[in-house]
Amino acid sequence: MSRLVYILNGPNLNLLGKRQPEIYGRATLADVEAECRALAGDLGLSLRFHQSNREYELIDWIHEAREDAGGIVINPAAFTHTSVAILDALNAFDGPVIELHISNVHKREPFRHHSFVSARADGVMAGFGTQGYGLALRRVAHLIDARAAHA
Ligand code: DHK
Repeated sequence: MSRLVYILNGPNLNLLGKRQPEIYGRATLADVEAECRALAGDLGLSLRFHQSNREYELIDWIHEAREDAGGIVINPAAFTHTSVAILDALNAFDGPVIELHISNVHKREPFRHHSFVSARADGVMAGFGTQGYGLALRRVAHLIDARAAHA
């Protein structure tokens, strides 16, 4: 199984570190990417790390992942709560998928409690701050290894 992992980030996450730091923290998306790249090296993974404010771009990257990736970590941000299209795209991907939210969405407004993506995710993380990215990457590496061992 491929050791390439896609880390996909949805709308407004380009403002990470600047928008509502009391909720999302002070680390920027560039900080998160640098941490993920260092960890990916340790785990023997290669990474594609993307962010978009456009739903179709996230869908196109999921389609691309179908061709060559072993796993996906996705923070769909607000699309979590609205996008059947992202769920459908993930349903067309075979490898492990981890859904990640920086904040604990269950402690927030009721409209953030429902996720379309959770119906596909192999694991869901919420409320670990930006540390969650590293944890999710470790989990994906484990799931890729487990699949390879059973192949
Ligand atoms: C990020 C967002 O932008 C929100 O729309 C989600 C998520 C929560 C997060 O915690 O990473 O509701």
